[in-house]
Amino acid sequence: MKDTLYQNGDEIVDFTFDEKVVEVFPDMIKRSVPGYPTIIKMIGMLAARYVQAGTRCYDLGCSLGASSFAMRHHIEHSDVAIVAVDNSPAMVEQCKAAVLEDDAEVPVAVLLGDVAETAIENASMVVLNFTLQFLPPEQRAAVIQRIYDGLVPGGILVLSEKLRFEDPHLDELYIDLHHGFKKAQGYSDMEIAGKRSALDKVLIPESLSTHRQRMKQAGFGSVDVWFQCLNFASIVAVKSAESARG
Ligand code: GEK
Repeated sequence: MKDTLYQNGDEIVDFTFDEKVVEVFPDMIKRSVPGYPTIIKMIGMLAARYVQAGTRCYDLGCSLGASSFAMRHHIEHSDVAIVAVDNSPAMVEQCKAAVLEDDAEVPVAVLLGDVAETAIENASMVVLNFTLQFLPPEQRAAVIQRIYDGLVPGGILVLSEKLRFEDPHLDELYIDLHHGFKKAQGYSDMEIAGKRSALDKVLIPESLSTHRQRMKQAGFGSVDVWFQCLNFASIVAVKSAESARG
């Protein structure tokens, strides 16, 4: 279904992941996040490479489960389970229905919960695909640390985020180019401005250096941006194979 949520210029309220958003979500995210389909495909390829036998995968802020499905269809072991978590009841309900309709064999448990409180255990792959940006910034370091602690050696975190840039010229350039991208996807100036105001206090982007430092601080050995288009990036962070379990 096409995203027309901000087409009629209604009074703007803070953005929430309610039933109306859930209905149009696949169209909304594809037309709003440059490179989203590529990132989802690459999550499948990373799952094939990093997911280890007898472990779990986590999809934190799963929405309708796109990252879970990408992992599910590429995992090469039979004794792996995926845990998908979201705090929007409408998302969780639709994600559960989608899992039932999908034919892959890896089990997926879809849970209603807050990523800030989700226990991570025996994980070889954790995905935060455009979710951390919605958490209060003061909660983010603890989430990344809990993920690091819950990964097995050799495990991977994929963190995709909207970015802000410390250089004001670049920040303005990428914001403008992103709006150009949205216009090219069929959104009007009014829709773009409406969504921007709705997200203003809800989605708080950070700089790449903040993300990098936080991941290094948590203990990740290898951290790199594998994808960036304008102010959207996806980072891989690997827990060294030599690190002690725990
Ligand atoms: C995808 N990963 O398609 N706890 C749990 N869920 C949360 C929290 C929280 N504290 N805050 C926000 N969410 C998906 C796309 S969308 C990205 C992720 C976007 C959930 C929220 O309900 C929504 O479903 C998701 O995080 C963010 O690969 O819309 O830009």
